[in-house]
Amino acid sequence: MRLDVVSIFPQYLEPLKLSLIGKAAEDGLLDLNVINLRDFTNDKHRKVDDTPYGGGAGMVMMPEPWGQALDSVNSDAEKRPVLIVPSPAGAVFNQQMAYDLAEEDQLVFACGRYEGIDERVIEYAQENFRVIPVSIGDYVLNGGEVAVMVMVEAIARLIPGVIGNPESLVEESHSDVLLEYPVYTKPASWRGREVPETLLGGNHHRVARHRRDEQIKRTAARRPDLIMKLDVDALNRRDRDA
Ligand code: 6GU
Repeated sequence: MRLDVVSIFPQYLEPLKLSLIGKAAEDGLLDLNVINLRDFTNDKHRKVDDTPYGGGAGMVMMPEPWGQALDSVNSDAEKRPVLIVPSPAGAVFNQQMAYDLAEEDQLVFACGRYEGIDERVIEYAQENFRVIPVSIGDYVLNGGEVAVMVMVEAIARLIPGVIGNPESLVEESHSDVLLEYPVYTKPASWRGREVPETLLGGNHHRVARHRRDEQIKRTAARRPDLIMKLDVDALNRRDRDA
């Protein structure tokens, strides 16, 4: 998968070169490019923002550097690659979006700063990209860079080969609607706290049932909104198969 991230703070994206994502780039599974928006300015101050028409606080990102930057990263205008525009005004990112985006050949991320990007850039971009404004939650960040790191990590780990053990993708929180069960390791007794007895015995059916009970308790306590979405038939089927 090709990933292009356009930002005025390319150093912000450096952590993407570490860990699993960096390894995937080294292994050729990911082609990660971080592009400095200022490379597409033509003045000596490398200016990317200006005051808003109509007045108001803050600055707006100018259209021309964005137009040139987006033209330069489009690998195939015919196919209209996905252009993700991080914004608190976007649709909220979730695991299903991560699965869908992990299937794409190219993802472009346009990191805005200040009060946002001139709206005509978004309109123009629709001609050559499938534009998706995306938020990572209901709070405000200073810019899209940190949100892009969140999204790239969630998406890249779903690409075959990026994660060593694909089994670990199956049981995670949010791949079904229940949160993950609590986990324990040695020692069986630690500072007066015991590992649940069921997990110490070797009865796989009892272990599976115990973990499922813990998932339901935890989900009800922490995310009652998810309980409403439970597919009871699917859970029963999985319990029978366990
Ligand atoms: Cl994607 N960008 C910004 N600037 N703020 C956010 C966000 C994104 N998601 C939540 N808050």
